[in-house]
Amino acid sequence: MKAKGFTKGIAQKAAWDMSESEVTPESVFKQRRNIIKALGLGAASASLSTNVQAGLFDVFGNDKPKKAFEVSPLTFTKNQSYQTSEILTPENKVISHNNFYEFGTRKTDPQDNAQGFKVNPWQLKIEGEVEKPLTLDYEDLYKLIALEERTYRLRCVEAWSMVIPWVGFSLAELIKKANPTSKAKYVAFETLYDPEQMPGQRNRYVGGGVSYPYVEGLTLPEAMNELSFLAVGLYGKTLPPQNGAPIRLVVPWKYGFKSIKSIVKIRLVEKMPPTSWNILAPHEYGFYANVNPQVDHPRWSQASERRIGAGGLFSAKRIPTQMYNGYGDQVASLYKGLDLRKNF
Ligand SMILES: Nc1nc2c(c(=O)[nH]1)N[C@H]1C(S)=C(S)[C@@H](COP(=O)(O)O)O[C@H]1N2
Ligand SMILES: [Mo]
Repeated sequence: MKAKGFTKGIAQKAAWDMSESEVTPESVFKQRRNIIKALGLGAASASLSTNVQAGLFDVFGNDKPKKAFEVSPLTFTKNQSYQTSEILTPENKVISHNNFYEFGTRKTDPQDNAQGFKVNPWQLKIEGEVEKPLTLDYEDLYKLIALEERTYRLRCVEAWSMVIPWVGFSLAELIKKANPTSKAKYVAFETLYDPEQMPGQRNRYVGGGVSYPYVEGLTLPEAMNELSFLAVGLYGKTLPPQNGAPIRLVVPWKYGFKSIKSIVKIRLVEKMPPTSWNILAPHEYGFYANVNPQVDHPRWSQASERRIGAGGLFSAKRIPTQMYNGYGDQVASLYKGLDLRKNF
């Protein structure tokens, strides 16, 4: 989901300026290899760490700790209203094929570069148009509201999808605790800004040209919808950093980029807040970003998706994409009378 403007000044079309659905696996990997060589980005991969243009591209450098991030088991109930008969995406795929540009733009970069990410202490603030601003410390994330497990489909705008058992709590429950004022019409979210820990925030090549901190937003009715979820875990354990530890949003009827990771701020506001991918490429990524097989991305079709299962991305089965990612019963009423082509 790279924006076009970002590649300005680079002669070739970068491999990342292309959805995985546009091209064959072979051409992706060949082009990616070439562009990585051309840019000297080889320095970013451990296997090519000798004889490189250090300084310019030695950007991951110290960010690769030897020790894996430790996750812990969580206590929760299974919410029977949000289960599925679909095959779950295996855990090893969920935690190794990620988009988290703060740690690099390749799917394996977040797992490779985020293992040393510090999540404790953490503070999540709920503020803005609320009568009772809240600050949640690390422990509160797991204690303030009873945890439940919900299995949701996650549909990335790049036309791949997963089925993931999340652990967390409803966003509405948290917002209610803060007592929104009558002026609150939208909810704005913000990811941690910490360039020392996040190589993508230090270097725009690593970070894909996104301006940081990553920000996202929902209308208040969307945020209060029963499906909107704050996840603190997956597969029964605390989140690994590559999936947005310690707390991230999950809005399953919208493209994955709305599901902002590693959140430090939730702000109730009067006006529609700016959102990162819309800032970067407004003609490609809208505020609503509802999954919609009838409205294509300007550069690829959204009619179908690769469902990631036990095999690799390119052996994944292509299945039709469902309106609102199959959650129309819960959310279609939010968009009555809205032109979904204009409000994409
Ligand atoms: N802060 C932040 N949040 C983010 C992203 C990101 O780059 N930075 N990527 C988004 C995109 S494009 C997707 S598809 C999902 C991926 O979530 P996952 O890696 O847990 O599957 O996270 C979203 N949240
Ligand atoms: Mo995505």
